[in-house]
Amino acid sequence: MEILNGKKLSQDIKAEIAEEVKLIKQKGGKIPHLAAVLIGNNPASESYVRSKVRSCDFVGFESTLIRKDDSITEEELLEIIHELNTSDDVDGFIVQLPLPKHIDEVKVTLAIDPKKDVDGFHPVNFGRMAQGLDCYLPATPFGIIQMIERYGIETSGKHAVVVGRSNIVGTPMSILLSRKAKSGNATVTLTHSRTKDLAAEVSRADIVIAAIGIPNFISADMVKEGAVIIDVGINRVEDESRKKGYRLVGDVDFDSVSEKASYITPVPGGVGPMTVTSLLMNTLKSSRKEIYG
Ligand code: BQF
Repeated sequence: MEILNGKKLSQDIKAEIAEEVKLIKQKGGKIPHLAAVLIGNNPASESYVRSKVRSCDFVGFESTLIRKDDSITEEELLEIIHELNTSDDVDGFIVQLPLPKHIDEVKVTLAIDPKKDVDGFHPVNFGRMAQGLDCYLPATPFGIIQMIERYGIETSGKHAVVVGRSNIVGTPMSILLSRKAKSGNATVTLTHSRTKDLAAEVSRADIVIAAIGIPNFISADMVKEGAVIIDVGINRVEDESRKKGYRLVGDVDFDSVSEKASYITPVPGGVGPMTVTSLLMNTLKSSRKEIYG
């Protein structure tokens, strides 16, 4: 069994990005600039945005954090998005999810200019992804694909089972793995809460993508010997022995499943850090104006 070390891999990729930024600076080019909009004070969202800003600093990107109170109206948020869309300086931006209940996430996502949509959530980018066109891939699936590629994991002809059908992980992951492309050509089963016999589906998988949001949901008895296990879950469970009062656990029961897996991602330090690095890769791509001119 080999652990897929997302923390190490993300550091390697960040070092590569930092080199590119150095070259841009030497040539007197424009420094890539990522902006993030954070609404309210959800502790998880705060920690995610902080790690994104820290990563920008590390690679030499400019970053802007726009923080607003929970009381912001949808209209005010849409105005901020308009300003970011039309800013000559900002190459890409994200609106950290989840948003407060009185703000429509779909409306917000649709308001982001696809050419600055470095989270890859806009339907234009989603549609381009589905048709195999150049686009900003959603950060988590992009990170998983990077991991699969850089560890040389074969996907062609394999049976991949994706558990969870969200717009930002499960559904795009099922599309990417089945594409006629590098790290594609898999036969994909997309499972969800209405799947009749989930354990039976997972047990047929050469590759499992677990994106359910339930701690330790995938157990050893559900997986085939030698399967590749990608754990997307980031669940906070209470733990009095930690100074934060909680620890992170994945959707996969790591201790038992790792004994059967050929490759497995840990939590923390697996898919999570790759997600943040993907955002930087998309921002670099945007600053190069490769896609939308
Ligand atoms: C790690 C996210 C659910 C909902 C909204 C490193 C991150 C997480 C874990 C991180 C996530 C999850 C992010 C680890 C960004 C990934 O070491 O395991 C980094 O910062 N993430 C987000 O911005 O919004 C989310 C999960």
